[in-house]
Amino acid sequence: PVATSTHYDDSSSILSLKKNEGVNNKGVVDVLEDYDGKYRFAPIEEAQVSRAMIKRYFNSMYERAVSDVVIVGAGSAGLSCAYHLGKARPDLKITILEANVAPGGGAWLGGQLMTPMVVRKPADRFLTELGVPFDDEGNFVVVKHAALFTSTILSKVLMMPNVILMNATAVEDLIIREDHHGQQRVSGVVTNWTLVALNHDTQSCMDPNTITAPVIVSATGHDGPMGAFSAKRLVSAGLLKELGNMRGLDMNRAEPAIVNGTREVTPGLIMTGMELSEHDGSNRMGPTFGAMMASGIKAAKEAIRVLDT
Ligand code: AHZ
Repeated sequence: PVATSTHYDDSSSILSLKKNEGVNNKGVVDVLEDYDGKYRFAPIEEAQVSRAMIKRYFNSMYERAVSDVVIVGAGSAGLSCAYHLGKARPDLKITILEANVAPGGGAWLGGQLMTPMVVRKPADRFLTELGVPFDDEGNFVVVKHAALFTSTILSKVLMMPNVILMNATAVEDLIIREDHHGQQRVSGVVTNWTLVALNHDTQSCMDPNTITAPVIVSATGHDGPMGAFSAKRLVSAGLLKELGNMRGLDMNRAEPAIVNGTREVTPGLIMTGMELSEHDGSNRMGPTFGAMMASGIKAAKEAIRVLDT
């Protein structure tokens, strides 16, 4: 059975707000923006606030249970992918899932706990497209604070009507099934609120949700408490023989390897950003972010290619 109604009634009679309360005799809501002691808000019921949030949140979950592209991880690579894809294909339902409370991954800091963000050319073109200013140092550019990049790209991605971000939501598993050629294909993700996902061994039976999509982009970063999620799951599912394991820091080798290696690593699953270093055994680049941006853009192009074939 499927739900047949998505009608929400905010003005329900169980709310005790009297009809004309807060409305003046001209029928106008009686508010005042006065900073000399007379500031007055439009009245509200607590239940209206709850319902305003709940209906939107669960409507998104309901609608996005089937998405066109799911991006796992809202770090610099995942957000760059979402921006390029959302702009190129406004017809696609793009759903970003981020395990952390705050989206942005490691890109709130430029690296090494210092806030300026270094980006090697030609990835500075992406900063120009976003409208993020920088100092030009010749072969590379520097954004004065990494949060300027992260907040700008986040705001642009969230403004896109076709993009939904669900944070505090972890991907716990992949949906993997045979396609009509008998080939194993990643066809969706298994999700849960992160606080639930972290407590499966302290509570019994807290069932997850699923989102199906023809393309999953995994951007979960290198190994960490939650990182390299899909790369590790591909190994335990028998779709990847072993993890390549991220190699030591070498900026000149690492950045092109990540960008040029961004691809559909297994049918239905595109990998981007530093998760690829664990999958492929490539070097890390440390605090320089051009490869994350370019890899995210390449992942978006790959997603379009997979959807169009
Ligand atoms: O919370 C994670 C982070 O925000 C999220 N994530 C991880 N596992 C998840 C899961 N479900 C949902 N199972 C999950 N979300 O993925 C995001 C990854 O962001 P990141 O900034 O760690 O990765 P990135 O590849 O976008 O950027 C890497 C930045 C680095 S690391 C590095 C080095 O160590 O040398 N250098 C650079 C530039």
